Amino acid sequence: MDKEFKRTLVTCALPYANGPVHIGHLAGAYIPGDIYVRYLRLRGEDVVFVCGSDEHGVPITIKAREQGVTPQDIVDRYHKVMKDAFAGLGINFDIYSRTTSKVHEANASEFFRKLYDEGKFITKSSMQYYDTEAKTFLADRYIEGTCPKCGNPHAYGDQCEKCGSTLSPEELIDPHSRLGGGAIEKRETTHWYLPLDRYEPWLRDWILEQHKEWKGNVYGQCKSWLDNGLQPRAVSRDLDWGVPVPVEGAEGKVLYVWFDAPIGYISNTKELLPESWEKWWKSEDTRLVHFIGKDNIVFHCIVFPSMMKAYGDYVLPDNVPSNEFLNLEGDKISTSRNWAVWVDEYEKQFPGEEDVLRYVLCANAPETKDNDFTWKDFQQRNNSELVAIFGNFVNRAVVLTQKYFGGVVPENLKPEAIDAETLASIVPCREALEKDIETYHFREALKEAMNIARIGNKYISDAEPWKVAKTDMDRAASILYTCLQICADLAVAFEPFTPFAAARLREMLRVGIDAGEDYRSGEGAPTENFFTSLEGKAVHTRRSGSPLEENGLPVLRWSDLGSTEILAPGHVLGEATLLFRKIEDAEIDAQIARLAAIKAQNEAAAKEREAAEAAKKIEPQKSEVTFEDFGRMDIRTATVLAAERVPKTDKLLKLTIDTGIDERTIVSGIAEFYSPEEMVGKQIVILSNLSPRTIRGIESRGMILMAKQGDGKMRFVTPQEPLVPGAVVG
Ligand code: B3M
Ligand code: ZN
Repeated sequence: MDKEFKRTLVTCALPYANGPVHIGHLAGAYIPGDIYVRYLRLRGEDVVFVCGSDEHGVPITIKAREQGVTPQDIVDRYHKVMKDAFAGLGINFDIYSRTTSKVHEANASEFFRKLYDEGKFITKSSMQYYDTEAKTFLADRYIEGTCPKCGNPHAYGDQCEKCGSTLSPEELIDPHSRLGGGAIEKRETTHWYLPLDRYEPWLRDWILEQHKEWKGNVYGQCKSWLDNGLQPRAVSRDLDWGVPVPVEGAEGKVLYVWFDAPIGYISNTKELLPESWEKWWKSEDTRLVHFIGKDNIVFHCIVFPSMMKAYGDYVLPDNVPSNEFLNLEGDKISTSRNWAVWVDEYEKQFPGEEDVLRYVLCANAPETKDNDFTWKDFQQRNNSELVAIFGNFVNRAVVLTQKYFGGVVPENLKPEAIDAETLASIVPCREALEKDIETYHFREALKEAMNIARIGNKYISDAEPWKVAKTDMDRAASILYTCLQICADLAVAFEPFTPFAAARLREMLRVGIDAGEDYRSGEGAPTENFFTSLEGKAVHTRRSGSPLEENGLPVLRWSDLGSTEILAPGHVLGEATLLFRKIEDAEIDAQIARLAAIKAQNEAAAKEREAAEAAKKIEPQKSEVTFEDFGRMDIRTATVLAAERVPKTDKLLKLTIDTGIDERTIVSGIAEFYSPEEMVGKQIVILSNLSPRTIRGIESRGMILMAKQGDGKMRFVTPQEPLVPGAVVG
């Protein structure tokens, strides 16, 4: 790695605790973060991996209100769901805490207070919408109105979810409160602002000059923010959910969620390492890396660094690897439309298949552009890559060793050039893996790991030990000896990507792995050996004195990758088990059917909403008429005596009516709305002196008065109480 750092502090965006985690979150930040951390640990680096729930902010209060529970209930529920989902996928944060923790409240308050005391904020008064019934200022999200860009009548004061425009409450047409029917008015309120404009020259130099290596999407977004000029940003809100502003006279005000949330990274580290957290946050020797999704770039690259700069002694991020968005089956993932694969559900539906999701989301990660997750691709990658290449190779190597050599690594009795060449060809894979991971190109890195399995597969297929064994057991020994070295390579190379399979493979090979020093070493670390276990089996060992070494079992290290002999002859293997299982069509079809049902539901709901909106569309008033104009119309009541469909038409009914003055025929286009049977006996209102017209060969005398709403639905007009036929309207 270029710059010399002594330790690496890795954070993943703190997800909002207002819904479960979906594959978009995983692909965006959490899987790349976990791969990176696992890799660094394998290389023996000192790492702390920090995350937690983001439990403040208006969306949480809205969700609570919708469900009639408290915000605390909401965050308690989702904090647990998210924490379990991450753990289930082997995303091994050293701490997954929450921004409602005591440590965080104190820490965020202290952070604000220092900036406040040192005059780093400015205050500004502005007119904000206030709900006079609920007696509260309205956060932008709490204001609803019509989007000026697309006409969506349910746009929010910060954003229109239909067209994606960023809005301010002032831009909304007909703004109203989402809290109920209360009237709204503008009232003056005062808030604290971080004057980002003052940090602009420094940010320009720090990002645009010193961090040209940041990913194109990250650098590009920063440049465009900086080129557009930065504005002071409010760091407080009028809200009753959040960290209270720690200043006299600030009752009813809390820290803006995007002010307190990133401080949560620091708080959570403090909670984990109360004695030594400063070493991680306040030393130039720390490499700080934030893994985030693209919608968080400005906060992590511009706002938070400005906060840290304002505070003083904090370390700034060395990199902010951010992914683009993952779509699902061609559509944007959406929580409100339930268009997602939820991780907690996946874990129930595909127990033991955590690695498949990790693998697919990495292989298909939206690293440079938005990407699509499809269930067919998921199946295909599992069956033809994990099963057919990686799993198949390992299975053949271990099963044949059991069969011919009693499960013991054979002596390399009859080596040929191809054996050494094959093992040597793994060295460039390791080098590429290192370069790719260190530059945050995880898709490419995963391809390199899979290349090692491809190399093994090709080698064993070409060498055909099952045939050779019939005539030349010494040569078969060398072939399987070579294959087992490649298996050990795979156990190392796949540890960052598919840790469960890597652990199963190590069980088969009966080896441990050196996952680096415990981050707690050197600060009263527990004296016992540090184990992380997957499926209840110890799979990580510390560098020194590990029980596996004591038991005489080999311990794999990253540096073993590509070595000529990792497993020595005589080493006894464990049982052969399957690394991956084939995923059947039926399982995939069930997932596709589930999504199709959701899509159908969403479409029906959208149609209903559109119709309801259209129904409300009101025709503008027609031009004026005089009293005399109106007086010339003969409008009167009539009773339907008989009705029948006009043959060969969909819309027309032929009605025989009693007008009080005569019995006559009217042809009317109401068949879409009324059947002939239901018209008979009905009292209607007609324009009786309309000049007769012939419709489909039938003379129609007069017109039935109908009321028509915006969606086209029509109803005939009828007196409230029955009248005699012929009563004049006017
Ligand atoms: N909770 C946004 C998000 O989940 C936000 C991230 C905070 S990171 C400090 O996308
Ligand atoms: Zn819009």
